[in-house]
Order: sequence, then C-alpha cells, then structure tokens
Amino acid sequence: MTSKGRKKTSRRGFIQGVAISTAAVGAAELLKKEVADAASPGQDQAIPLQSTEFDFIQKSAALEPDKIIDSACQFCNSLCRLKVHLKDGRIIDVLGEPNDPVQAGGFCIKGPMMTQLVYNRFRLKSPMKRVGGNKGDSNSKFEPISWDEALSIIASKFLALRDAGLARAIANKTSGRLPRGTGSLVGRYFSLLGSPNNTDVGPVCNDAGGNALAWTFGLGNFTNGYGIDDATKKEDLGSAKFLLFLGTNQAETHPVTFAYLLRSRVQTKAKLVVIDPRLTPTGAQADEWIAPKPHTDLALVLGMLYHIVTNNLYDAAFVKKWVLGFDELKNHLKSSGYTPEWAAKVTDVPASKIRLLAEAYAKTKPAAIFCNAGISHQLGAFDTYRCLTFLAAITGNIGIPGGGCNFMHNTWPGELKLPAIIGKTPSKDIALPVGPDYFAESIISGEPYQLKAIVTQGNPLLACSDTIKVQQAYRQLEFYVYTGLFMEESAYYADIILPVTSGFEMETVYMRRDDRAIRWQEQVVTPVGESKPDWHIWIDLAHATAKLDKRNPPEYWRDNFPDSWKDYRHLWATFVANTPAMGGMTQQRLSQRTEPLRWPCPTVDHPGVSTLYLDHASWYEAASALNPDNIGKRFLTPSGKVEIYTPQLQSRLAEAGHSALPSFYTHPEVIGKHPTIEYTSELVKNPVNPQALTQNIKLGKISSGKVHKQYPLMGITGRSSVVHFHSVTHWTYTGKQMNGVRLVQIHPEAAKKAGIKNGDEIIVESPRGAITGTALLWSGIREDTIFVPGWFGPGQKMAEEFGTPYYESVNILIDKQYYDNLSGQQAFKCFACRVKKA
Ligand SMILES: Nc1nc2c(c(=O)[nH]1)N[C@H]1C(S)=C(S)[C@@H](COP(=O)(O)OP(=O)(O)OC[C@H]3O[C@@H](n4cnc5c(=O)[nH]c(N)nc54)[C@H](O)[C@@H]3O)O[C@H]1N2
Ligand SMILES: Nc1nc2c(c(=O)[nH]1)N[C@H]1C(S)=C(S)[C@@H](COP(=O)(O)OP(=O)(O)OC[C@H]3O[C@@H](n4cnc5c(=O)[nH]c(N)nc54)[C@H](O)[C@@H]3O)O[C@H]1N2
Ligand code: SF4
Ligand SMILES: [Mo]
Repeated sequence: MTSKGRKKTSRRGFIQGVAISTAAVGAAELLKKEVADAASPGQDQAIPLQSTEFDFIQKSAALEPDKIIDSACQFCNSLCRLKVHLKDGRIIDVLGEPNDPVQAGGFCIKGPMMTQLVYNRFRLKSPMKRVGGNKGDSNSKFEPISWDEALSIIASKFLALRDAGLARAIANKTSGRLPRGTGSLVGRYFSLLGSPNNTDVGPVCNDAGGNALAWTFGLGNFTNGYGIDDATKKEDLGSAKFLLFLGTNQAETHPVTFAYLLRSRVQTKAKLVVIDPRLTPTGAQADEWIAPKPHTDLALVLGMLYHIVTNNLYDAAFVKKWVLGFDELKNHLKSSGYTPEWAAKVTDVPASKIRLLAEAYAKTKPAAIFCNAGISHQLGAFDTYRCLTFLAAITGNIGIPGGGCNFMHNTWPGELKLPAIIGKTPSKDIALPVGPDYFAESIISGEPYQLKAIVTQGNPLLACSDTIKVQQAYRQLEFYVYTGLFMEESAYYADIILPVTSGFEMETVYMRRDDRAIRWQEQVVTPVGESKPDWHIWIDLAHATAKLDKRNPPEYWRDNFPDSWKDYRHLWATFVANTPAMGGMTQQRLSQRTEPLRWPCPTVDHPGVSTLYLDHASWYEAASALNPDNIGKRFLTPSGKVEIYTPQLQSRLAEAGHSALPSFYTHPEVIGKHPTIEYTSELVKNPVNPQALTQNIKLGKISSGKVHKQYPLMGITGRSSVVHFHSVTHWTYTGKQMNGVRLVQIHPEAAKKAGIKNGDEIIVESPRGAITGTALLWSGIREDTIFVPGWFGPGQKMAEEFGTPYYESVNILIDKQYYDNLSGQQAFKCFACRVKKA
C-alpha cells in the first residue's frame, strides 16, 4: 500500500472524524462537554503504529509488509474489509479498504483487535472432555482429547438419544457468530437426525424486524442500501433527507456505515432524530434526541400514525395504488383514541413533540427509518416493527431510494440452500418455542418436552436472560457441547469443548452488511492449535456419525456431507447454485470487487438489489428469480401490495393472541399503569414461526405498578461501548484495558436520591437478583432509568492483567418469562430495579 493510502486511513483521522466525533452536536448541546470528555481518552489510546502526519513506516525494513491480504472484520455489520499486513507470516498491521466508497478506508478500534483473537494465550487449542468437577464450577476439570474421540463421543450420544425415540431432545443453539452457511450444514445434520430444535441467532438478536417486514412487504430484509445503487447509478440511503433512528446506537455498534450516513448528510442536510432513553454518541450527532420511557416506542409510533392519518399528511396516491388496509388502520387509531396526547401520557414525550416529529417525517421525502436492538428487545417487538412499517407505507417511503425500513441485522435470505438430501429422513416433531430462553425452561420443567443434549455457538451463560435459571438448566442438562474461542462462562458447564478458528484463520464469507451485502475474505494465517472452522466441525461430525449409526448405511451421512465442502470455495459454489436469486454472487465476482455485493443478485450481469421493491427492471428480475410466483409483482405479499390489514393477516395473528392492527401494551415493569401481557399455559402453533409452538397470550390487563414500590427505577441494557463486541472482546488486551469496568449510567438526580457519587461502587438489584458496577453519573439519561452494559462476566481472565473486577452477568436482573411470543425476542431492555452503594 502506498503511503498516500496509509495516510488517508490513519486511525487518528478515523476515530476523530467518525467514531466519537462531537463536531455536529445539535439538540444535545447541553451535554456536549460530557460526551467530548468521555470521548477523548479513546482518541489517544487508539493510535498504534503511527502518530505523525509523515509516513515513517514506508521503507522501514522492519515494518514494511511483505504481503497484504484482503480479509474482513468478524465483528459488526458494517462489514469492513481489513487489509492485513504480514511480515514473515506474522500480522503486523491492519488497515481499511480505501476503494470502497462506503467504507472509505475506515474501520473502528475493533478491526485491529481481530489480531488479538489470533495471538492470544487464552485461546482454546484442542478439543477437551470433562474428567471431573461439578458442572458450572471453577473446579471443573477438562483433559485434551483428539478430534476423533470428541466427535465420536458426540455422535454416539446423539444416536443413543435418537434410538431411544428422543431425537427432538437434541438441540443446537446459536446466540453468537458463525461463518455464513454453517447454519445450513447444522440444519442438514438435524434433518438427518430427526430433530426440529436447531435455532439460529435471529430470535436472540433482531428477528422481529425481519418478521414484520415480511408480513407487510413480503421480504424479511433491510429494505435499502448503502452507497451507489449499481442499477440506477444513484445514491440510495445517502440520499435520505430524514433519518429516524429508534433504539439504535450506530456510532458505537455500526460505526463505519454510520459514518457513511453522516458524510452523506453533510451534502443532503438530512435531519437526524434519535429516539433512545439515553444520550449516546449517536444521539450526540442528531438534530434532535428524544428520550421516551423505555419499552413505550409502540405508543410513540401509534401517536405519530394518528397524527399523520387524521391530518391528511399521508401519501394518498401511493396508499390508493399500493396499500391494503389503510381505512381499517385509520378506524383503529381513532376508535382506540391513540392521539398524540394519549401517547404523551404513556411515553413521557410531549404531544407537541410527537406531532412535530410526525409532520417532519411525513413531509420530508425520502425519509429512512433505522431500528435495532432497542426495539427488538421488547416484548412487543413484532407489533412495534409492524407499526413502523405502516409509517413508511402510508407516507410512500417504501420502494424508493433514501427511504425504507432499515431494520438492522435482517440482512440475509434465511438459509443458504444445499442440494436436496439424498435418502429418506425421519419425520420431525414440532419445535420448542423459538424464544431464546425457552431452552432453559424446557430443561427445568420438561414442558412441553425436555431437552437432553445441546450444542451452542455463543455464550448463553452471559447472553440469555435470567442467568440464575440458565445456570440451573445447564447444570441439569445431560450433555452439553460448547464451541468457541475461549474458556468462557458457558464452557464450564460443558461435557465436551470444541475449539473454533477466528476470522483471520479462514477463507470464507463470515459477516454480512446490514443491506444484504457480503464480501469474500481470504485466509490470513493458519488456524491456532487444532481449532477448526464451524463448517468443518459439522462435516466431520456427520462422518463420525456415519461410523456409528446402526440404522442407516454410512452413505446416508457421507453422501449428504461430501468432504469437498470443507473447501469453502466449493461449498460457496454449491450455495450459489442452489439458493434462489443468488446466481450472480460467485466467488470470482466477489473476490474481484473492492465493495461488497448485495443480495438478491440472480445472474453475474445483475448489479444486485439496493432498494427492495423499487419500480425498476432490476428489482422485477430479482423478484421473479426468488420465486416464479413473483412475476409482475412489486411487493412480494400474497396480494402484491403492502399489507397493513387483510382478513387473512388478522385471523392468522389472532391465533396467537395478536392482531393485524396492534393495540398498545408493554412490559409490566414499566413505571406507571399500562396495558400489559399475560402468558397462558396453552401452546399454539406460532403464526410467524410455523415450525414451532408458542405460548398463547392475552393482552390488555393493566399493570399494578406494585413492583416499583421496592424497585423504583427502570433498567435498560445494551452494548458498553465501541470497544467491545459481546463477550469475545473481553478476552482481548485492548478490550479489557479500555473498557474493563462496568459503568452503570445513572442520572445525577437519581444518584443523589440513592446517595451515590460518580465513581462509587454500586449494587443494582432487581426482583431476580443483584449485580455490581461503577456509577457513571450521566445527565443524558432519563431520571427514572439506568443503563447497565452487558457481557461483563465472571470467567473473563483477562481482567487479571488490569486488576479490573470480575462481574456477574447483567442478565441476572432480567425476567425470562417476558418475551415476544411471535418473533421469540426476549425483553432484554426492561427491568424494575433499585441501586445502592456497595
Ligand atoms: N441483557 C442483554 N442480553 C443480550 C443482549 C442485550 O442487548 N442485552 N443482546 C443479545 C444479542 S442481540 C446477541 S446477538 C447476543 C450475543 O451474545 P453471545 O452469545 O455472547 O455472542 P458472541 O459474543 O458473539 O459469542 C461469544 C462466544 O462465541 C465464540 N465465537 C466467536 N466466534 C465464533 C465462531 O465463529 N464460531 C463459534 N462456534 N463460536 C464463536 C466466542 O469464543 C464466545 O465464546 O446477546 C443477546 N443478549
Ligand atoms: N461495539 C459493538 N457493536 C456491535 C455489537 C457489540 O456487541 N458491540 N453487537 C452487534 C449486534 S449482534 C447487535 S444486535 C447490534 C445492536 O446494536 P444496537 O441496537 O445499536 O445496540 P444496543 O446497545 O443493544 O441498543 C441500542 C440502544 O437502544 C437503547 N434502548 C434501550 N431500551 C430502549 C427502548 O425501550 N426504546 C428505545 N428507543 N431505545 C432503547 C439503548 O439505550 C441503546 O443505546 O450491534 C452490533 N454491533
Ligand atoms: S467492528 Fe464493525 S466498524 Fe469496526 S472494524 Fe469491524 S466491521 Fe468495521
Ligand atoms: Mo445481536
């Protein structure tokens, strides 16, 4: 790389300009200094090699790379290409891709931290089996074993359960990351075995957004794209004139794509409104920051819809041509009395503000909505997202560049397809409810049936709610296989531990950008120890199963899992050949590009789709490649129109206690008296996830507010900062150094009432349990709300290097019974609590 390229992508430039800049603070003027102060330490710590404007690395005999490999970051959905510099086979530096206009050479502090996943003394290096100790205890003893032994132990356990008629008691659970396509191999293995309980990360993460998009528009994906649309040669999201963010802190969670939006905004002067109970570095960039009561966004959106509908602010021509159910929506809003005044009482946002927001959104076209975990992690997630799709639909903000419902992490078309299975597979039972934490329920209660063997990807002991119950369940579980990079909390419960490779150790397609885009990444270094990428593990497990299965001939397993798939190029070519509307996404094409390529993309001449539902030949071509039934359709619903209300939608949703036109309800631990949710013991078929059961519900019972007598505050959870990615970065040097202390954000007035000062050690208690942290007084948070960051855990040994504390999981505080019975999303973002000095 030239010195010019290097200068352009210097870390200082990026971190100052992008990740935590305070240059454009608008509405949050008051808090400017607070944010700037919080930001400045990071700026100085994030400059590794170079700190002057001159490039002294050029012609440095020691530091000039002898090879640069195009890999990619395995962390967030900004999907940065990382140009990895090697000297003598060792990684010496990591830079961004300057020739991708969205990335623009950028990356955040976590990009270079990928190297610390490779060079790390805590990495798991060989498979291990339990030889002593109690499950979950630090006295657990493990001994290294060969891959052959590990996989035959797993295969024989699975076969024994299957032969006893208990195939459904075997489950795979993903709460974390996996290379693309691995899920298809896991699904295939489970089909051969006959178990329905193979889940992916969706219900933990952001499935509700995709579910709502699919029900209203036809496809469950992020609707628009970053950068130029190659079909029209015009900017897509970069042309938005209004950006409405709900429950997304992109400055810390998707910094590089957020920086792209901010760069575009300099040209377009787009208004940015951020809705979040606390001020984040994202809100600090906004023209307006609005802080509703947690878990009340549904009311805010209903109030906005009311104002738009009753004041004729909607796009009448678009509604007439493309929308089904507008009149029903209008009647519903009116008869329910969802006025801005009503919404103001629920959300604590003034009615005048709700009206102005509704007007600004409706009148400024194109307007793009962005949402993420702040909406997904609510018990009314599906219904809230559906109402947000109505906002876009009635204002004609769907199927146009710069608009849409950009519900993050709903990027890719479900499962990548493999050829049909050879041979006859056993029939499967109905799956357990998709709620991420129903697993624990099933183990503890045995209802509707008990899980007995689980493989996980991710760290459920930190990531799932009601940690104490999860601990109890995994202690009780008959057989547990943990896969991961480190000896994380969950590993202590395992019978078998399998080491996996990190992103730089494989040639693959690991992550995807939110806008359905992917890029090819080359292998940088050889795998650490005996670690394997996940797709190798499942192919090898199938072959180990072939040797032991007495019911089926070995070919049943071997022919369905050819060894050639271990070569990711071969596996990818198989996906390209079998997955609808993916024929243009060949490895050769991906490798040649500096930018990622978007799905759907049916042929090698097709540019890939940026704006879904765009009235353009490239969209119609892609839509018909997805399914021949789509020929001539713009929206991919049964009617070919945007479906707000139809009698069919209504009757399907009513089966699980919901309605096509949502009424307001919320978590019973939200302060005040609100309509809420009751879960019945009746299990019904889930209309949104028809492969699974779900609990039926009743909506509308008014909460008593009793819990707030003892627990007067509300807690919300989320990402601690740009530095950490879930739990995995807590095993890196930079992660623990920069953000090794759990900082609990609390308003100065609330702190004063509890006798707490900035920097005090505090205890946060909820009806479920207690955790510790350090008070961070923050006037940018509601007085009735505290923010507790997730993924600090008791097993994170890197803490020793810095003398930082070991922490219990934040999920001790959260009640697992509250979830969205349609999407399965857990209500991670709400718990009643109190704080005191430790
Ligand atoms: N309270 C609260 N809880 C939450 C959330 C919240 O906001 N609040 N967010 C939820 C969300 S959105 C998510 S996505 C989850 C994430 O929660 P986690 O399950 O913690 O996700 P990760 O950190 O991605 O997974 C960590 C583990 O995955 C391993 N790992 C890393 N790469 C790979 C790989 O390629 N293969 C395999 N097999 N293992 C790998 C690491 O070693 C580590 O053991 O947490 C959820 N839990
Ligand atoms: N640095 C970093 N980046 C990440 C990740 C990471 O762990 N670290 N994880 C990745 C993954 S898997 C995910 S799912 C995304 C998550 O990305 P985000 O959704 O941006 O992250 P969160 O911090 O979980 O939640 C976003 C915001 O929701 C707010 N919030 C909480 N309750 C409510 C509410 O009731 N209403 C509203 N409107 N807002 C609320 C929180 O204050 C928080 O600022 O990030 C991805 N990127
Ligand atoms: S974490 Fe996200 S923004 Fe940061 S380098 Fe990785 S992909 Fe880019
Ligand atoms: Mo997530």
